[in-house]
Amino acid sequence: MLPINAVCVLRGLGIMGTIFFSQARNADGPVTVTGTINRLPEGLHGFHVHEFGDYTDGCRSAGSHFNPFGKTHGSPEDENRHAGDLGNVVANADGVADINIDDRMISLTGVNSIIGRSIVVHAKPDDLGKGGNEESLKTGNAGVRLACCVIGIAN
Ligand SMILES: [Cu+2]
Ligand SMILES: [Zn+2]
Repeated sequence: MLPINAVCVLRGLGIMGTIFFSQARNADGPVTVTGTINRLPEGLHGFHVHEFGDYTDGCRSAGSHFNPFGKTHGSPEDENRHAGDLGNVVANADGVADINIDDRMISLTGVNSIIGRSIVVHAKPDDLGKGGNEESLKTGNAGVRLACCVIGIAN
């Protein structure tokens, strides 16, 4: 059976990127997230699935990190994490971040599908819940939202 494929086209503050998602249709296997983001400031940037695919007020209306299981913020490797916690992407000196993530907490099917929700790329590194303050367990202190996109069914 063909996999389920989704795509998200990032635009914001000069940033451009395309993120692809793929998951086998007949298994609860991982979602593979690939793609490239261009024109990011060099370094780490928090990279999350946020709960709403709603940009009526820009990336702000994308809501909080997607968290269907009522967990606190963490790293992709943690058991206790928001489903949307995909960690950081790393931009090189040319501003290019190549993305290649396999994640078992997000899905493209079922009631907790991420299709119709959004990807947000942040200004600062995600401290992965280890920042030692209250905000770290909510947002990872990743700062403002540089760019966002709605995850849609791919052509
Ligand atoms: Cu975020
Ligand atoms: Zn989170």
